[in-house]
Amino acid sequence: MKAYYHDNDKSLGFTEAHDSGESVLVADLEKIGVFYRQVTTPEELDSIASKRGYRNRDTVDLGVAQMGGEEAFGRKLDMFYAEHYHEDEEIRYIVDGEGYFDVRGQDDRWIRVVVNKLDLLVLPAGIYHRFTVDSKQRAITAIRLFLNEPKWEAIPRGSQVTDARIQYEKDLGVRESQAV
Ligand code: KMT
Ligand code: NI
Repeated sequence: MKAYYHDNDKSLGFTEAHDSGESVLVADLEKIGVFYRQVTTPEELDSIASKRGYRNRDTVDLGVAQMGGEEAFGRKLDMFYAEHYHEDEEIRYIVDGEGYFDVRGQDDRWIRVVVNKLDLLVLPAGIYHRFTVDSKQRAITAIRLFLNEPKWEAIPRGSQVTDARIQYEKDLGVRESQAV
C-alpha cells in the first residue's frame, strides 16, 4: 500500500498513477476513518472479519477477459470511477493485481490509495470515493467482505445525502477536534 495526493492531471487517463509526489500516511487515512492493514494469512483475515463483524464475503475478479471485452470493461471502469458513497463500509482484501482507491480527504482533495496483494482496505460508510485499476496490469482480484447482506447501492455525489453521510461528517468532526 502506498498513498498520496492525486495530481488531478486531466491530460492523462484515469488509470495512470497520478502521483503528485505528496505522500499520505496511514495515520492520515485513519483521521478520515479509513482502515488499512497488511494481512498475510487467511487466519488473520478471518480474525479481523470476526472482530469487526464481517459475516459474509465473495470474490470479485475484474479484467478485460472476465468482463467479456474492452467495451464492457470500459463501462465497468467508468462506473467504478464515478464519485459515490455507500450506506455500509466498503471492505476489500486484495488477492492479486493492483488498484487505486481514491478517497476524499478533510479538505476534499483526492487521496489515492494504491492497493496490492495482501492489502486490506476498509472505507467507512459515507465517505466519497471512486476506484480504478492501474494502466499496466488492468486487472484486480479482491475478496469483498460484508457486515451482513451486500448493499450494492452507490449514492453519487450531488444526488442525495442520507443518514450514513450525515453520520460520517459528524464522526469526522469529532476526529478532527480530537486531533487538535
Ligand atoms: C468497488 O466496489 O469499487 C469494487 O468492488 C472494485 C473492485 S474491488 C478492488
Ligand atoms: Ni464504492
